[in-house]
Amino acid sequence: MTPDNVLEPHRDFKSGLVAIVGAPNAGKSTLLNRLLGQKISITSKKPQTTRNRILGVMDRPGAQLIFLDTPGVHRAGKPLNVRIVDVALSTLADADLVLVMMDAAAPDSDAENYLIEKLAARATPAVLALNKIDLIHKPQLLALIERWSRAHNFTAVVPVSAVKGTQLDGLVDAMIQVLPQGPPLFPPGSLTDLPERFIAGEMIREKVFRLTGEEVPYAVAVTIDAFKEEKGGRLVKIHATIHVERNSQKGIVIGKGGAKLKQIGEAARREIERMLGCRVFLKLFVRVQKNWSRDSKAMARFGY
Ligand SMILES: Nc1nc2c(ncn2[C@@H]2O[C@H](COP(=O)(O)OP(=O)(O)O)[C@@H](O)[C@H]2O)c(=O)[nH]1
Ligand SMILES: [Mg+2]
Repeated sequence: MTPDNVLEPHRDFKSGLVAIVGAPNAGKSTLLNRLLGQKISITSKKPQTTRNRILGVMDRPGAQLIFLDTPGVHRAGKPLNVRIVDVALSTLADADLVLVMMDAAAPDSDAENYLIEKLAARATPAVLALNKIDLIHKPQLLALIERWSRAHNFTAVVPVSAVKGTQLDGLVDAMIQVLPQGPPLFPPGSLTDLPERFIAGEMIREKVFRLTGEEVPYAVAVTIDAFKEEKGGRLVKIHATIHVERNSQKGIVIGKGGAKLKQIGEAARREIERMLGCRVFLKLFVRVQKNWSRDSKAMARFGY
């Protein structure tokens, strides 16, 4: 063995942490799910769907990419949002590579400039993905590529569509190029470090996001109170509570004669069944916890 080999025992393999950051709604979680071929991070049309840092592992020949999906970066006011933005920015410190995602169809200049400011302060390499190219025309795209290539020293700028799957291989190759040499950090096929019960709670929260109107989603947290396997693993029984901040929100989540809650429960159950690969019995409760999103103790209890 040459001294070289002793110093670099993994010259044939690359691995590292990739922080996916960007404005709310850029398509970060959609991209992660698409790359993994499985849903681990919830998505919706509404900003601030993702609240925690979500870890996803992708294996490629000769490389392992560990993605950290983050909440959207924006200048935050409310306590819950400040906490959420902190989560996103703190992942920059751990990352070997930053994947910046922008919505090419609806640029959010304020958030993007803020993010570039934060990036400029670090030496971490960054790749830019200009997402949603299925929605825009080429001249618009070229202008964006020009603008952002000048604003920051990106290692690569790759136009993609996370929903259609366009150019994702090119994006992954560009990221692997930049990753350091090193052994896989997770056993191959790990997918995520998140417990199934956490993802189940997120799936319920996603249905509330998607099935209720403007104000309710931001006031919602979900806890899993029981998660029990039965019938030798052929059935999982789940009890979950949807926490809201006000009585009026409780009324909206429950709906007329319980119709909305039923709809949320059925949609969530189907998705949890797909994830677990077995039948699921899901019982939902709705509880008012006054102003929890302004109360750091309550936020911590809900996992934020
Ligand atoms: N047309 C189109 N929509 C997309 C694309 N990627 C994501 N979206 C949509 O954009 C919205 C926000 O996506 P999400 O992944 O939750 O964004 P995040 O907040 O950055 O995690 C969702 O409604 C997605 O379906 C894309 O490539 N094309
Ligand atoms: Mg997200």
